[in-house]
Amino acid sequence: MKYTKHILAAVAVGLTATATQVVAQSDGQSKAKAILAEPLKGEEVAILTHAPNVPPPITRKHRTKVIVNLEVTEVVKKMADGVDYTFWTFGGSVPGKFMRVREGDFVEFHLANHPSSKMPHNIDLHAVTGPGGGAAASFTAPGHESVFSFTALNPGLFVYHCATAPVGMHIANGMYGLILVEPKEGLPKVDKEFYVMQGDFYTKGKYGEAGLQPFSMEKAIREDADYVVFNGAVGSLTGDNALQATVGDTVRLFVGNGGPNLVSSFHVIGEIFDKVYTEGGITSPPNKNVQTTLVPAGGATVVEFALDTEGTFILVDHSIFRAFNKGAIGMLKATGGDKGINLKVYSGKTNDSVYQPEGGAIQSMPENIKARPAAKNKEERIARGKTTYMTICSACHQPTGLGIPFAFPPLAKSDYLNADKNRAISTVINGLVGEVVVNGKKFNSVMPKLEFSDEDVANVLTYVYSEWGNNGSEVTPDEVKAVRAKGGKAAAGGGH
Ligand code: HEC
Ligand SMILES: [Cu+2]
Repeated sequence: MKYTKHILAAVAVGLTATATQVVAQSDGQSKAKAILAEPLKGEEVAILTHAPNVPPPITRKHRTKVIVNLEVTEVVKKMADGVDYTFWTFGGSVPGKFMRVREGDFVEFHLANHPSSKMPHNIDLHAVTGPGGGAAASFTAPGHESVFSFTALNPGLFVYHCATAPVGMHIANGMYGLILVEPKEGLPKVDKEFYVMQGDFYTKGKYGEAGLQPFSMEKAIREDADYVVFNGAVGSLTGDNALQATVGDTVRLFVGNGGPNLVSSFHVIGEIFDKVYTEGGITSPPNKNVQTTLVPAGGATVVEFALDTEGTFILVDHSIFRAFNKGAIGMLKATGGDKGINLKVYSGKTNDSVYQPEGGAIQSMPENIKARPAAKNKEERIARGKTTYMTICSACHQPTGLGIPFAFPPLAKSDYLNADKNRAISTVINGLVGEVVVNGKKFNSVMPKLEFSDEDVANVLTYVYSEWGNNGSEVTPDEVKAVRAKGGKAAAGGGH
């Protein structure tokens, strides 16, 4: 709306305006006029929430003055296991805190910039009708607080972000979030609401390279992202951090994309969106029965679906290498409650048989972790091994080490693993095919040959042995070398 108005003003000043443009202009003006004519009653301080939480729905039936207090801080936080990053934040984490106001509310915005910040910051809210979305008015030096006000004229789900130069860098460091302007009549009731926001990150080191990683302006300009993540870090919505719901729930996701560069092909594996409010336009009729929806950089969408059966549903950017290799994965766990698994909706696996056409079943997976200097001690070995495990092995054996029944054997308390160190080394460097029995359960599948350095194999196995009740053995690069020297055929499982 704000752009339309500027363009129309220019048209009015310049040439003659067409009939439809005149109508659009007067519609916009009369809408603002009607909203401002309603009395402003009372005053309240906005409840702001960290992702994935959303403030409660607004039940108020009138406009009010809403005070928003938001503090900018520059903080070092985890980007991935073993990888830290200096995030610039609205409210202490990425994405920034979620704000929820009602159409017509008069928002008095207080932006504070913590004295420990090194940079000035500001805020451009896409929900604001006014120059820069509030950017110039909110420009705030470290240790200062700025105040400006606006009336939320348009309902919808809007991105906000820092717009201090260099704008791209402030956004790339995590300075974005969502503000929901509820329509007067409110939103339809749902059981669960969550806040998910994607962002792309650019680091000096490659994906997974350990340590405090500085921002890479060069990669950001090339749009060559190392990390593409939901809610500010790899794993912020997986495992114990998964979104939780119950079978029978209706779920609404407020999905934003901070960018700075990439457009998200947002998809939930195993679900179909019953409704999508494209581009956050919550007062337009929704698209129905949608698989994947685009969320532009600096844009948002609202999706809704009902949970009809139990299971873990995986949130991804369906530009799929981002999901499996750059971190854009989240989880929504639906548990049974009193309704449980609905086998008519989804049966689960009912049969598994071996299918092995001629030709080698063993394939190689390329190494994607850069070789690092040798670990100095067991502790360092474990720390580095963990990064390798979480980026490579966990895709199959799971972050918990528990594997997946019928498909991937457990490494947690694995009798197969703990019985024979050299056999475990061989499994990683040569792959494994044929039947194996792990903790009394048969597996007959294929583990790919992994092309790692001796050092990386030693580290990842030392990590695996140190976790989940395993026997704590250390594996050294020399031991790996010795097994490699014996020659490399895929170990036959030979399930004893
Ligand atoms: C693409 C999936 C996949 C990846 C990635 C993978 N594995 Fe496996 N792994 C398997 C499968 C499947 C088996 C069982 C093979 C069989 O049935 O013969 C297995 C078996 C094993 C075993 C022996 C059985 C047990 O449970 O103790 C070990 C040890 C093991 N993997 C370690 C690792 C480590 C360490 C990594 C990472 C460096 C890794 N795997 C990566 C699929 C994978
Ligand atoms: Cu900033």
